[in-house]
Amino acid sequence: MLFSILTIFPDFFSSPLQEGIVRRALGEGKIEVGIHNIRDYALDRHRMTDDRPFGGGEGMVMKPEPLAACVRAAVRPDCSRRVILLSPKGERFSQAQAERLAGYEQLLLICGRYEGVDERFRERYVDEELSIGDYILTGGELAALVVIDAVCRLLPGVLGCEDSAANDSFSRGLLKHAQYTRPRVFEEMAVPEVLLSGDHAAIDRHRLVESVRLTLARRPELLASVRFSPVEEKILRREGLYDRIEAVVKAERVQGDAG
Ligand code: 9D3
Repeated sequence: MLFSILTIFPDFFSSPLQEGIVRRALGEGKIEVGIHNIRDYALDRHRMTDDRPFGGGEGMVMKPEPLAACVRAAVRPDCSRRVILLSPKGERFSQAQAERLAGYEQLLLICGRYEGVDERFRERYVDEELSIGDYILTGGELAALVVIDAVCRLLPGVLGCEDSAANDSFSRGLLKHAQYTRPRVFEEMAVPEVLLSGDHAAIDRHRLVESVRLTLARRPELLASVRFSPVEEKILRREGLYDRIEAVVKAERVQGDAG
C-alpha cells in the first residue's frame, strides 16, 4: 500500500512514522509513504497555496491549481486508488472505513488547512472526504496520520499474530474486558480470583460478562449490532444483563428511526 500525503507541512510527518508498527511496516516494505509539499506546486512568484474567499468572509481558502498539480504528480499509474480530503465536513472515519480503504493500492491523503479547499478542486479531484471526529483540529495532518495508522495495521503481514485484527476491541462490537498482569497484588488491590483459577471456561464467562458491563456503561449504542450465541445469552441472563441489553437495543432502534 502506498500512502501519499499532500500537505503544506511536510516536516509534520517525519517522526510519527518512525515508531512502532508503522515503522516496521515501512522497513519491511509492506507500506510506502510519500510526502508531497503542496507549496512545491504553487507556480506563482510568492508560491501562494491559499487566497481570500470570493464573496468575502473570514479566513483563507486553499487555491485549486497547486492542489491539482500536486495530486497529478503524486498519483502512481495503474494503481487502484482513492483521493481523500481530510476535512471537518467529511463522513466520519470508522473501523469499517479503515477496512474498506485497506483494499486499495494507493491512498492519497490531502491535508486541508485554513477554511477549506476551493470547491472546484474538490469536485474534480476528490473521491471522498473524511473527518476523524467531532472536535476541531488546526488542520488535516493529524487526521491523515490516524487514517494511515488504522489502515496500516489491517494490511496482510503487518501485525504479529499476538495482536491480530481478530483480537481487536471492535472485532465483535463489544469493548474489551479489563486486563491484569503481575504482581497478583498491587497497592492492596488483588487480581480477580477467577483469572488465577486456570478454569478457562470460567475465565471466558467472566470476560464476556465484564465486556458486556463495560459496553453497557460506556458505549451502549454498540450493543445494537452484537449477536450473542444461545450459550452467551444464558450466561448474560443469569447475571441480569440480558434484559438491560434488550432495553438498550430497543432504545437504539427508536433513536435510529428518529434520525
Ligand atoms: C469555522 C468553521 N470551521 C469548521 C468547523 C473551520 C475549520 C476548522 C478546522 C476548517 C478546518 C479545520 C481544520 N481541521 C481539519 O482540517 C480536519 C479535521 C478536524 O478539524 N476535525 C476532525 N477531523 C478532521 S479531518 C481534517
